[in-house]
Amino acid sequence: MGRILLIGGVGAGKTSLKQMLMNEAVNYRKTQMLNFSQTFIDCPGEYLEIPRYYHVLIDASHQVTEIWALQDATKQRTFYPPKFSKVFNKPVIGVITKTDLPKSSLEQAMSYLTYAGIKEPFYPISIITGEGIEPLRQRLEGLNER
Ligand SMILES: Nc1nc2c(ncn2[C@@H]2O[C@H](COP(=O)(O)OP(=O)(O)OP(=O)(O)O)[C@@H](O)[C@H]2O)c(=O)[nH]1
Ligand SMILES: [Mg+2]
Repeated sequence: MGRILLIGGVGAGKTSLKQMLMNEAVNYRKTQMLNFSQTFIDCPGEYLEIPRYYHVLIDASHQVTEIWALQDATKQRTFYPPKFSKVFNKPVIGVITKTDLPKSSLEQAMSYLTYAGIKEPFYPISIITGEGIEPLRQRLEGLNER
């Protein structure tokens, strides 16, 4: 059974993506603590934004098959330090969220993920239009078949 660690800044869309892929109702509630399910480990965005919590992400990564690093396409800043993905001893894939919003920039988000040491292909998604959800669903199923 594959399991995924979701990382990204506050409000990046980690919980929404998880709810969508688990076929749960997507409703907003700030994540307050590490949340374990069979398929996902979801965490508060603060664990990426505040460096003294990095160790929590690194510990959690030992319990997953791969890490999905989210970048909000509407954000003019990144919380990923250079080459951050290299601290994990697991594959890290880049997911670009909120592509439906007018002020989103795919290029900007791609450059932030690249800066974090993550390789293409990236996965652009919108939980509003459903764009990009299917490829991630397939990726998840692929992990579960391993
Ligand atoms: N327009 C749009 N809004 C989105 C999308 N994904 C998430 N949101 C909204 O962004 C807000 C934050 O989403 P969450 O999924 O709670 O973000 P999170 O990364 O879990 O945030 P924390 O738990 O605080 O770390 C919510 O109001 C979501 O509805 C998207 O693809 N498009
Ligand atoms: Mg959350």
